[in-house]
Amino acid sequence: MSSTENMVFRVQSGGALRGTFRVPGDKSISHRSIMLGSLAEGTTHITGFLEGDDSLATLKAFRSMGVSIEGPEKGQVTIQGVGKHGLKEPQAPLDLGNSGTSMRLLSGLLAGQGLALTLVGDSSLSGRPMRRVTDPLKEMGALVETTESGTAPLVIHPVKALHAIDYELPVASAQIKSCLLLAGLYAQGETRITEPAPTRDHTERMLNGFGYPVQQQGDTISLNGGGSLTACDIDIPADISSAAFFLVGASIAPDSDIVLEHVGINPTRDGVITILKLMGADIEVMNRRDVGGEPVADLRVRSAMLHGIEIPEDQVPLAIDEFPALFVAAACAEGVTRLTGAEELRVKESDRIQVMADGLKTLGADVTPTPDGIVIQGGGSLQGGRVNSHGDHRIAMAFAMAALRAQGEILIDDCSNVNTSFPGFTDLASTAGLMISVGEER
Ligand code: SPQ
Repeated sequence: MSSTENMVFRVQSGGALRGTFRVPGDKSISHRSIMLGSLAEGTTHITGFLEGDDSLATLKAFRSMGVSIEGPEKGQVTIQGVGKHGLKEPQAPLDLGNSGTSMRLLSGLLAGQGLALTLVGDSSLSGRPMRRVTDPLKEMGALVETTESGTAPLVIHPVKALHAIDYELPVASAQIKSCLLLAGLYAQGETRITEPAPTRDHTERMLNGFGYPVQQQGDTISLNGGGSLTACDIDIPADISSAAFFLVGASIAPDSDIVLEHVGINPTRDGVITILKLMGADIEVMNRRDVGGEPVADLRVRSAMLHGIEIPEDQVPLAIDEFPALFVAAACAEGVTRLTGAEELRVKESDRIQVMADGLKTLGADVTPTPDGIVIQGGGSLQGGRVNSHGDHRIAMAFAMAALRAQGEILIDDCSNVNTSFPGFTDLASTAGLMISVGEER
C-alpha cells in the first residue's frame, strides 16, 4: 500500500467473540530481546517474536549495525551477539518508523558506543517528545541532539565515556528508565533511577536473564557499568496489550466466551485486567506459570454487565497502552467512568485522549476530555459512523471492537499502522467473530 492510500476498516455491527486464540508476541519484550541479544556474547534464540513493523524496525537497526540475525521465521529469531562493544557504524540513518520504544531505548543503548549515528522516524514519531531521554543522557556525558522543538531526528556524536547518574524520573515511563539503564551499561559507576510509580520492568528482568545484575530497592533501580551479557534463549509471551482488545470485545458483546492463551501477565502490565474486573468483567486467570522470568497465563473472558468506575491512579502506568480499549468498555458500561492522572496519553502515537473522545462522540457517546484524562458517561447506545484513528494502531483496534455494541456499521480511517503491533489483527478478529473487512481508498 502506498503512503497516499488510506487503509479503512469496515466493521459490521453486532456479533459475539468465541473460541481459543493466541495473539502475537509482546512488543516491548520483542524489542528488548533484539537489543540485548545483539549486545550479548554468544547465540541467542528467540521464540514468539512479534513480526510487527515496530519490532522489525529494531531488528533492522541492529542488522545495519553489523549484527547477524536470522529470521524472523514463524516467530523464531537467532542472533549472533557481537558483545557490548561490537556494533558498527551504520551506512545510513537508522529508520525506526512509528516506534517510540525503538527510538528512546536505542538513544540510551547507542549514546556510549563511540559511534556517530542518526535516528529518524515517521511523522508521528517525529512529533513525540525526546528531551525526556536526551536531557538525562547529556547529564551522563552523552552528546545527543534533538531538533529545536525537542523531537527526532536524534543525532548521536561519539564520546569517550559516559558516567553514571542518580536520576529521579519526572514521569512514570519505562522508556526513559530503560534508556538510562541501557546507557548505564556503558557508564562508569552505578546508575540509579528512581520511579514515581512502577512501570513495566521487562528490561530489568531480561538484563538479569542475560546474567547482568540489576538491583531494585523500593522504587530505585540500579546497575553498575562495565559488565557483560551472556546469550540465552527467550520465549516471548503473547502481548497483553494486544489481548486487551479481545478482553474488552468479549466483555461488551453478549454471548461471548473466549480463551486467550499464553498471555504475559507481568504485574507491571496487568492494569487492564484489574480495571476491567473493577468494572464487573468476568475474567478468569488460568494456568499461571513462569516462562523465562515472565509470568504467563491463559485468560478466559465471558460477556458481563460492566459498570462505570473511578479508575485508580496507581493503575494508570500499569495499563497505559490499554486506555483506548478501556474507553470503549466505559462507553458500553452503566454509569460514569472517570480517568485522571493520565496526561501521558496525550503524547503517544496520537493524542489518545482527544482522538478517542472525538471518535466516541461521533458514535454518539457522552464523553468529556480533560487535560489529564476523560469522563465517560456510559449506558447510552453507540451508533454507527466514520471515525479516524489518526494512524494510531491502538485507536483503530479499539474502535473495531466498539462495533460489537454499535447499532450501525463503523468505518475506521488510517488503519495501516495496526501492523506495527498486531499483524494479522483483522484475520484473528474475524475468526473470533468480529465482522470486519479491510478496504483501501486514495
Ligand atoms: O513504542 P511506542 O510507540 O511508544 O508504543 C507504545 C504503544 O502503545 O505501543 C506507546 F505508544 O507503548 C509504549 C508504552 O506506552 C511501550 C513501552 C516500552 O516498551 O517500554 C513503554 C510505554 O511508554 P512510556 O513512554 O510510558 O515509557
